[in-house]
Parts: sequence; C-alpha cells; structure tokens
Amino acid sequence: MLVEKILAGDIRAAARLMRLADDRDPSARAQLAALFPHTGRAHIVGITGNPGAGKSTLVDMLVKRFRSTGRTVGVVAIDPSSPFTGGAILGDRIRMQRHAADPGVFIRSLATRGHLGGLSRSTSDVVTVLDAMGFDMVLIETVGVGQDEVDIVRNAHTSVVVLVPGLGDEIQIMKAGLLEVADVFAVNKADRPGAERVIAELETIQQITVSQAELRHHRGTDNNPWPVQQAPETTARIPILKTVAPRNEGIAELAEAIDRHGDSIRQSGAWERRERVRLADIIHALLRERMAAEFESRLAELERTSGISRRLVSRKTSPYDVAEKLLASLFPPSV
Ligand SMILES: Nc1nc2c(ncn2[C@@H]2O[C@H](COP(=O)(O)OP(=O)(O)OP(=O)(O)O)[C@@H](O)[C@H]2O)c(=O)[nH]1
Ligand SMILES: [Mg+2]
Repeated sequence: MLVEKILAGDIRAAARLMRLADDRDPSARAQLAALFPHTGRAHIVGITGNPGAGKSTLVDMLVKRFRSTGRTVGVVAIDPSSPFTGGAILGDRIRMQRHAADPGVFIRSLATRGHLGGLSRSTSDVVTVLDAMGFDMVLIETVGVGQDEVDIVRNAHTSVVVLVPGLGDEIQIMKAGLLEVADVFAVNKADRPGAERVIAELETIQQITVSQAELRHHRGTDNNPWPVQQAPETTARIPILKTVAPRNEGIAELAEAIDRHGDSIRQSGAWERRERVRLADIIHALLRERMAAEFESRLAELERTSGISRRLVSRKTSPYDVAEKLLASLFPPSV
C-alpha cells in the first residue's frame, strides 16, 4: 500500500501516487482519502505573478530560507503553457537541482490541463500528499492567469503576488483579479528603475482593496457553501516587500511576512475559514470531473443506441431534451 510508505516519508511512493492521481487512476482516490486525516498542518503558500516576474527564482530562494530555519518544503510548480515561457521548465529544473539531494525538499511540476478545474484538482492532490508527508511549507508557483490558476492562488493559506517595475504590469495584475487575493506583495526586480513607483501605486490602491481576500471568505463565493456571517475583523495592511531574487535580497523579510501572515490567520480564525473554502473546492472539482465523465459516457451510449447527433441535427430532438434525459438517467426522481 502506497499510503503507509508515503506516511513513512517514502519519496518514490509519494511521486507514484501523485502520478496516479494526475492520471485520474481510480486507485488514487481511496489512497488520497486515507492520507487526508494526516493533513492540515502544512502552510500552503501561493506565489503568483506575470510570466518572467521572477517567481521561480523567488521560490528557489524561499526554499533555501525556510530550510535554513529548519523547515521542510514541498514545491508545486505549475508549468505555464504560455509560449512566452516555453523554456522556463528546463530553467526551473536546473535551478532546482541544487535541492535534489535534500530530503527536506520535494519538487513537483504539473502541466496545464485541458479541462477546467483539472489543474486545481491535480494541485490539491499533490498538496494532500505533501501535507500528509509532513512538509511544513508547501509553495505553489503559478502565473495566475485563467480561472483554474486563480482558484489555486485563492485556495492557498497565504497568497504572494509578485509584481515587477515597468511595463504597466501592475495594471495587468489588477485586471487578472489577482490583487484581491493578495496577502503579501513582493515587488521583485527591485534593482530595476521604477520599484518605488510600483510600491506607491500599491499603497494607493491598497486603501480600496485591503482585506478583500478576507471579505471574500466572510461573504462567501459561488464556490463557498459555508460563508461566515459575522463582520470581518479589521485586517492589517497587506505587507509590501522589495526583493531582488537572484541576489537573495529581501528574501528573509519576505519569508517573515509569509510566516507572520500564517500566524495571524491562525489566530484570527481565518485559517479555518480558508480551509473550509479550500476543501469545499476540492469537493466541487471532484464532483465536476466525475459528473462530466459520467454524462459524456452516457451521451456516447445514446449516440451508439439511437444516433443522437443525427437526431439533433435533423431537429428530431433538442439539446434541452437530451440534457434533461441524461439528468433523469443519473438522478432518477425519488418516489
Ligand atoms: N534583474 C533582475 N532579474 C531577475 C530578478 N528576479 C528574477 N530575475 C530574472 O528574471 C528571469 C525570469 O525569472 P524566473 O524566476 O524564471 O521568472 P518566473 O516568474 O518564474 O517565470 P515563468 O515561470 O516563466 O513565468 C530570469 O532570467 C531571472 O534571472 C530580479 O530581482 N532582478
Ligand atoms: Mg517560473
């Protein structure tokens, strides 16, 4: 059984279950369920920002920093499918190689999947395994573009949004809706001109957007069946850290800001609220995937037995009727 091996810290068993889960192998579900009671301790940190913002370099330095404070670190790198960053995966591998011999570090890359929700589902599975293995920190690197990736960032305990000077990148980030999920800002490439301007801009918009992430959890979202009704506590300003990742500048301070945020949400109860939303999202993703697969196979069956596509085109039936029929077959009316 992979579960016992994983709980005993077997890296190869962990990688194997991650692969099975990513392939949607039916055997993975029971094993993830068996690991679940052993999870809930890891501090899950999302690192997001535009392509090339320096996320991988920051993650690499954060890994070093957290290791030096005695903590173990799991990394989930979501390979951007963007053509602009095609070479990034190889670069990341080389950069990360220095951690390869360290059993306190586990790095897993995930490819962008076709189906909506597939990527966040795969990410959650990897996080479950890493958490069960006892990794103290789990860092998730993603460009944060698209619903799936925003969901991943949203579901971290702490979201670090990486901005860089110039090119109006900060505006792009705002458009992508990432600003409101930020718990910590890192203004990276601070060796370049314009870092102060980005910081000034962030400070201005902060006054409007502060605690949006918190509010969202109180208010509830589409994906949150468990909104909390009481008024949000007054939240601290979102810290803004200046970093020059390749020179290891500002990294200790960034790591500290991440730790402080973790401590503060643990104390305020926001940690638990975030967990509720995160776990509800996993249920959603599982249901979406299973339902979609089930409907597809039943639709294929209809095609085989009654040539449904031809009947649709010739208007003998309608998409509305077919959908109703499939629903009724999956959920027979109770008597
Ligand atoms: N000048 C400067 N360059 C940096 C800094 N941080 C990262 N870089 C460089 O920026 C480039 C991109 O860095 P990555 O860490 O790969 O950026 P990324 O955000 O992970 O990129 P993708 O994963 O492709 O989206 C690399 O050449 C880094 O060396 C910084 O603080 N200052
Ligand atoms: Mg990267």
